[in-house]
Amino acid sequence: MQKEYLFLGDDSVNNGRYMLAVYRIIPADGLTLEDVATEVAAESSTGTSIKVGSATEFSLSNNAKVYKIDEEKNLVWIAYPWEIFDTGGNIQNILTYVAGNILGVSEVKACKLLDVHFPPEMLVRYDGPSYTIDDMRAYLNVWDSPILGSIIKPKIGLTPAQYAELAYDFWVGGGHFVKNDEPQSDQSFCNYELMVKSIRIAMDRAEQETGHTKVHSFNVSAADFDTMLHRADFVAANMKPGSYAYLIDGITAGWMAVQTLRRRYPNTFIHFHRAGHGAYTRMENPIGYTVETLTKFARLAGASGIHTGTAGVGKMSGDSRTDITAAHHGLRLKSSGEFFDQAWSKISEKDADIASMIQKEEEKWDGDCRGFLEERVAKKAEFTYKSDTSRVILKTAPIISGGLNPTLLDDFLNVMGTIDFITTMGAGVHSHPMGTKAGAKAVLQAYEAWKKGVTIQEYSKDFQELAIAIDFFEKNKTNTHKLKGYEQV
Ligand code: CAP
Ligand code: MG
Ligand code: MG
Repeated sequence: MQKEYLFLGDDSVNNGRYMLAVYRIIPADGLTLEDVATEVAAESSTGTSIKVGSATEFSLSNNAKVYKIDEEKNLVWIAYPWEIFDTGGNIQNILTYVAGNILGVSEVKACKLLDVHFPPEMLVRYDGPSYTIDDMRAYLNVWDSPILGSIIKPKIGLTPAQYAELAYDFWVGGGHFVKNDEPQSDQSFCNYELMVKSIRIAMDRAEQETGHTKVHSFNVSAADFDTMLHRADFVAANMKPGSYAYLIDGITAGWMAVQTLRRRYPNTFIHFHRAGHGAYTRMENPIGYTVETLTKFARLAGASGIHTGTAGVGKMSGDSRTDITAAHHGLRLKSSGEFFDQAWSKISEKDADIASMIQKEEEKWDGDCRGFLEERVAKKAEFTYKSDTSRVILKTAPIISGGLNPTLLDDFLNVMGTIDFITTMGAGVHSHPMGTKAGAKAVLQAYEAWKKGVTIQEYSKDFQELAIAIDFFEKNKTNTHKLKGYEQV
């Protein structure tokens, strides 16, 4: 027990000087939860495994505080004075505290960061998103549907020409957005710069034929920052402004990569792919952090969008409670989680602008967001100005992907409760029996059916691409669509 970290019932933790965190902790055999809670608080703030004589009055004032414990549910609330964090708005620094050594100490059998709360005073220090899905909507002129996207499959192994041809097919089929898959980089059989140039040619052709602008998200993850920046600059030099996003493998490339892109390219959509997050976030994992927590830190870091999961509808583990909550943490000006409510701006809710935006957000939450989103883009300049003094954290769009196909879109839309997200389908588009272009058409037709309030079966009577998709995906249910639930260890 390190009693210098035990402050049960201390209400001063709500004075705006503390980031609040709640963990699920199971102590190692023979230890009490209270003992281990103080060990976790020590190790994740100022201390170590034994009290040291070198502590000073000032260092002790920076101790994290265990301020609440629920023995029955193994929950521990810890308050961190956010002045101990790097003054440079640094996310990797926070995670090194709250998801660092404590995940490895032997006193815990389980230690999972379930949720965090950032006081408005802390928000000012962090970048938050700059270029958002609202800006992408304005570029694409897509206001009354999710941004409908695809990942080119096979995941890797195509030449630049073959890759670009599939992107062209998806775009002329009506799709808005294509992304590199998370491992795509500079492969010997798919030179990066040739891929970029091929995409530009394919995009110009598709825009010419459809009369609609298109977007491609380029994976700029690399071995080092110089190469990442070179790839980002090469994309910028070869693509039209607004027609590209930067995809970063945020877990394997790291938070410094995410924040470097946000700070170097404030006018570009920063697309946080979270491959590898399962090691922290799977619900059956006793050690790690949740998708809600990951999404909150991604928004603080300034990701324009992050994958938030398919709420049990697609192939990845995760359920509606966690994935939908995560999505709302990305999108809303005020979001509610299982443990904390989070206001995402320091501008007081008494501020007429914020209050009216929150109100409109509630009203406009689904269906055609046109007016609301256009106003929000217009107000963005005003918010950005205000954000210099009272940081409005603009929204981080949920990117919904993983085992989705046209026959699952309505399920997801109904559980999500808004159209304000990007969805990307890989197998769901490229496995269509009639090919990628038909796969894209089937996605749009499935959305139109949902919007009209009719079943896809009904709607497919007039649209063969959807009809064939329904037949195909019914016959080709993947294993993951049969697996449900999880065992909490
Ligand atoms: C989806 C995907 C995405 C996953 C990531 C894949 O492809 O490209 O990386 O969605 O998961 O490689 O699996 P499919 P999440 O559409 O073919 O499944 O979005 O949960 O982070
Ligand atoms: Mg980490
Ligand atoms: Mg992928």
